[in-house]
Amino acid sequence: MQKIQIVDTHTGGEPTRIVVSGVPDLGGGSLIDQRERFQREFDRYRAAIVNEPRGSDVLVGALLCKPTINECVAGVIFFNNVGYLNMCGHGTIGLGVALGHLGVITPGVWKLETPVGVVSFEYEAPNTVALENVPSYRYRKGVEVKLEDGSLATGDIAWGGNWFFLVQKHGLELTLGNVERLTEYSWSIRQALISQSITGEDGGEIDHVELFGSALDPGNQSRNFVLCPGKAYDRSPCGTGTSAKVACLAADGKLQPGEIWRQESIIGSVFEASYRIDESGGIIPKIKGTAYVNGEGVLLMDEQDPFRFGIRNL
Ligand code: PYC
Repeated sequence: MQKIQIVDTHTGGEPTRIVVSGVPDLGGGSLIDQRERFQREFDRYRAAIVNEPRGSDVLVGALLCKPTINECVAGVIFFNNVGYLNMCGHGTIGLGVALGHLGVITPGVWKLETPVGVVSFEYEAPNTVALENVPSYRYRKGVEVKLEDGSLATGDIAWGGNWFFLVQKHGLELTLGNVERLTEYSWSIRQALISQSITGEDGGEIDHVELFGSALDPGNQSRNFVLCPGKAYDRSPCGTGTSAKVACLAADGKLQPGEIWRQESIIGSVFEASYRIDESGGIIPKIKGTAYVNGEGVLLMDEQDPFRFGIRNL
């Protein structure tokens, strides 16, 4: 029987399932090539790993791959219930903690190859990781989208390793009790962006919507609600979403290099964010958070099981 070895973690409540072995070999090449092959030939494994009945809509997968860059400890392809992510901040924090748990890394600074570039992370054993993300930037400010009910939503479009639409004014309460309404509203923005052909700079779909409000904990600067591509909301403050936020704050002159921004999630978990400017003037966000290993095991692919490759497509 085919077996897939996994380590489960959660980062501020948001789960990541790290795939250690058992998925067909992707043949090397760039992480973009490996991701393309995974998607083209083995997408059923994505669904097997993260979709029901083994997983859930909220679970993010992280497939460990051969890196093409020598100094990287690993390559990674992130995926979810509907497809593939470019980069994933909470997933990188979970992966760092899992690699430490497995004895692959010791405390220190490590590099990771992703389809959108190399990110480095500092592993502070046993549960804390601070990652330096890919260069992040605001592409457009104050973009108006007309929603299906005729109302307008205004937000910024920013890149933090994925494309985000960041909305400050929405009039909604950012509480767990209001998640259904927050999901419905964010999803209507996502649909409007698609129907009005509003994209990221590279034409990429803006597949994450982020709503902001006041933090409940006075020690934090802001609270957010982040809707992910498959309609699940991020339990963590979202690493790439917080990077996009930092890029917008920097562009508005509201956050200086090295200054700390504590971003609170809809469940109250926190990422500590800051940024530096690189040699070419780019904004390099740093996102620090904690993750815990909460499972370790083997997925069994019983050939008699009609749902061994997951329930697709929700
Ligand atoms: O932390 O970057 C992140 C992320 C993306 C989607 C879910 N989490």
